[in-house]
Amino acid sequence: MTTRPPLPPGQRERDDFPRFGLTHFANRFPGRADRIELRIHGDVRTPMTLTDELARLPRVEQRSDFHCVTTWSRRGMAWSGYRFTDFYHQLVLPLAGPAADISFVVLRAQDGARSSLPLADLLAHDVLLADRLDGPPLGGDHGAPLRLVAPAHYGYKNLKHLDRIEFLRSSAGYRPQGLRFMVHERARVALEERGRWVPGWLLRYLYRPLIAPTVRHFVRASKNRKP
Ligand SMILES: Nc1nc2c(c(=O)[nH]1)N[C@H]1C(S)=C(S)[C@@H](COP(=O)(O)O)O[C@H]1N2
Ligand SMILES: [Mo]
Repeated sequence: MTTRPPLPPGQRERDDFPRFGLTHFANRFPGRADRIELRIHGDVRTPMTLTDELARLPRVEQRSDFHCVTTWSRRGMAWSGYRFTDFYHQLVLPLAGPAADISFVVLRAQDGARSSLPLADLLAHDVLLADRLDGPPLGGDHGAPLRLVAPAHYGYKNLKHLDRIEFLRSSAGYRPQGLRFMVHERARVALEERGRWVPGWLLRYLYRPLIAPTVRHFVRASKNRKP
């Protein structure tokens, strides 16, 4: 018998991987899903757009669990891509020349979504820029052409359809997306940092009833997608 570690606090396993997010984004799809174009900017010497350069990095495969803040989790996702730490040290540092005291990173996506994390969290060993899921390239539902995978952080930090990364000295000018109480600076799953001001365990009960209608909303949006 295999025993798996228990899920993090308040999480429940799902056996599918639904397209998910703020319903606001359900009808937005990436304009450019088949080609990576990643803008690097912020407090850097040379802002630039990376395309084929990513392929120079070592490819890694990773199995990790995925945890949405609304309490659903999917175990054992098989991602493939590049480690964020390799990306930062082998491409961003030499090519873009970020300031020595970068501490904060803003990620933006083709559908208008954005998120942020401290640079230190992104440099963790299990954070990937992923371009494949379960073998084939990411589809339009799950983040094509490139998404962040940060298993220790809730789903809303795992930005899909990534197209811009801003490296900053400070978080002072950044405005989080959506309602402020729903966004935690770090959103670590193990510490149940679901949001700010309201304790994580309380947000479980607020979010759980939203899962089923949100999944339906996203399924409908994908079906009605104009070709
Ligand atoms: N660009 C973008 N990234 C996003 C979202 C989104 O709507 N747009 N939703 C977030 C949320 S809340 C979750 S739980 C995961 C869901 O990933 P999936 O749609 O691949 O299942 O993506 C995250 N990243
Ligand atoms: Mo989520």
